[in-house]
Amino acid sequence: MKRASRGGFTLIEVVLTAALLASVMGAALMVVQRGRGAMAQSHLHARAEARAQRALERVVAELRGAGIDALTPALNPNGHTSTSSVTFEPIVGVSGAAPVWGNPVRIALAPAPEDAADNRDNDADGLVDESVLMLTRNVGSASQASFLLCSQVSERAEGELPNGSDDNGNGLIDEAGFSIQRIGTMLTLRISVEEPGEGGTSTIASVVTSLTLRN
Ligand SMILES: [Ca+2]
Ligand SMILES: [Ca+2]
Ligand SMILES: [Ca+2]
Ligand SMILES: [Ca+2]
Repeated sequence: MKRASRGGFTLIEVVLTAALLASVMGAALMVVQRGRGAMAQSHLHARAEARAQRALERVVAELRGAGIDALTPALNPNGHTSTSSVTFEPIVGVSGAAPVWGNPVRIALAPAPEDAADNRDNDADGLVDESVLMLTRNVGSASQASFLLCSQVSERAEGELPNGSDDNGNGLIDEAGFSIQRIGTMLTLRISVEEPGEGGTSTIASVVTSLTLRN
């Protein structure tokens, strides 16, 4: 009797091959998805960083020319504290040898108007209790007007929790998402900006710059 020749595959071989193929394809898909996720994340980070950079450039341009001792609140020159709101009179010209001061300007971090500090994302932008950085001109006069310098600023600096200690190791305790620190006549400005991503995730980028003011 002739034995039937073995053409084709047994059922077990087919099942095993299919399972192997599925697991290889699954792994490949995961790699692709991870790659996409990382790309999206780095895109969001770059966007947040660009916005943070622009905001600090605006702040530096406004502060340049202000006197270090004419800032309100007065900042301790020892660098141990910071403020997230500062008011000052900008220099607008020179008369003889004397500077001419303009109307007061204020730069301040404030809660986003539509997102009160209640641990909930009231305005559904994907960020919880985010802040906004505002510029106000002619402070205290009838022509006072505010402008948005940067939206979606973190309530606290990147890596900082409201716990009475310096979690991110920059020498400041519980500093806000925008902060001004003074060391001598130098101001160090820091900002942390967030970009909401998919599925309730967000990316944060921080930028630091400094400028020296005259006495
Ligand atoms: Ca809220
Ligand atoms: Ca929000
Ligand atoms: Ca800190
Ligand atoms: Ca802290």
